[in-house]
Amino acid sequence: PFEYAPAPESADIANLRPAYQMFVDGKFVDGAGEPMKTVNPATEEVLAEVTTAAASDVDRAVRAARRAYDRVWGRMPGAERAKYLFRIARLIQERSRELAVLETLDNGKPIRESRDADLPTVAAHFFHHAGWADKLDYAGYGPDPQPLGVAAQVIPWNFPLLMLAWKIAPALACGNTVVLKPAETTPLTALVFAEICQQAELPPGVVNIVTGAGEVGAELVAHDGVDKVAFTGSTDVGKRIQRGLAGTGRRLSLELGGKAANIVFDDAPLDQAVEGVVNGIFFNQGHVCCAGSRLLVQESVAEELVARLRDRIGTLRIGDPLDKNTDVGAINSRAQLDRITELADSGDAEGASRWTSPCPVPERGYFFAPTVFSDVQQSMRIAREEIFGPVLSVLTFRTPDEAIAKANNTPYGLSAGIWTEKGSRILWAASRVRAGVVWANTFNRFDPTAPFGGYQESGFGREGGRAGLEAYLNV
Ligand code: TXE
Repeated sequence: PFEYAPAPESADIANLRPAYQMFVDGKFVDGAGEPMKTVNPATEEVLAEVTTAAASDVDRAVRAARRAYDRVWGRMPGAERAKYLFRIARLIQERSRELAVLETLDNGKPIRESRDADLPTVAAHFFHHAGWADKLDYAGYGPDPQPLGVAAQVIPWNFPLLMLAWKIAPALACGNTVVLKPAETTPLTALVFAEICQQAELPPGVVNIVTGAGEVGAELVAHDGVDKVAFTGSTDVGKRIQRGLAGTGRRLSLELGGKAANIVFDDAPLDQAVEGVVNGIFFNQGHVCCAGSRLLVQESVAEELVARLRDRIGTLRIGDPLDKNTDVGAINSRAQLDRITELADSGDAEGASRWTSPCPVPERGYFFAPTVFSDVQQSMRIAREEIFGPVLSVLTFRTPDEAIAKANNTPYGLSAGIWTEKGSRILWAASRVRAGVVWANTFNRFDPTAPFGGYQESGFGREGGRAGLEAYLNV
């Protein structure tokens, strides 16, 4: 089943340059930090050198954002802001092939996903929020809801450009200015986005992109000139940021980890459920905060479902992310590969049964074959901790009440999936699962009109939909 004609997208489309600068006050500049290198995780080759910010650069960026807020953006009529956002959205569409290839090179995700999922959703997010900019009076908060001011935004590496869109589009639509730090392993598309801001003639300082590792993020979120902090990343860092902001009165929204239950009842359409479970955990190599990493399946159909799952997973192609046939690309970094390996090994040690896809895995690059653990107990680490990789843990249940109890047996609460033919059961389960997003007979669907965000240790605040505006407005 693994013989096929490779169809690689040309890496040249990414217009890769040897060095990238950061974007402050409308200009590309070098930071005073040590330059860093960004690596193609599929080949382990250096893609480019990227400048990094020192504290003085972060300060400069926050001041630029403040000036732009006070003098221009915070006073601009919504209809004017909308024009810039529409322009940015169209430029993203025009440059989407370049951005998709660059994202795949820097992140390791299959080109099919960056081309067909990430980029269209990024553009859709800007279009959606462009539409809000002159309609905030109608958002239900009364006339003239005000922006917060300067937003500090720190994002992760799993959906680099999409997380940027989720942060920047609503902030700008509501009249805020931003300083955003992309993840250190995936800075490139954010810097091309900065070019797009220039192309769109966005006033200087409205969007600033500072680059570097966690210390730069820490510097940014702690800066006195910031009114609002928005963070997507690990639960540990999110909690640290929350502690740091305690007592400052500054606004915060957090989108953190997850351990979603994908619940398959015995009346579910199994073929459809198999596709949904596979997409739920192997989309983007499982580097997804809302990944369906715990399959909860009703006992009477468990054996059949797991057998069908293995057959289907066995057909997934693992390899060159630029190949349009590839289903599962590279793990984003050596560190993440080590984390996944360590957690999967704990599954063996704690007595779960491991099954690994027979698909050959490239020797070079960071790859991890799709893996399914059966005989999983709720107490095991693979059932409790976020693996953030292509590893599925299978648990079973006998009654619907037991399914809900197991689904909710987690400190997280970002998402869940329900598979059943019964509409009444969908509504029953959705109202009992404690998660910000519940999908029924589908999974990993994202739309800018739908609020996304967590309960409990998955964080608070919403991105998308009307609820997402509240994160950037004084209502
Ligand atoms: O995350 P970090 P890492 C989870 C996932 C993964 C684990 C570790 O389980 O295995 O976290 O990933 C910046 N102040 N998620 O180490 O460190 C950092 O530079 C301010 C789930 O990559 O949280 C990067 O830009 N910022 C998650 C961003 O935070 C800091 C997505 C995320 O990195 C900082 C990513 C600090 N003290 C990981 N330290 C999701 N919710 O989707 C680091 N950063």
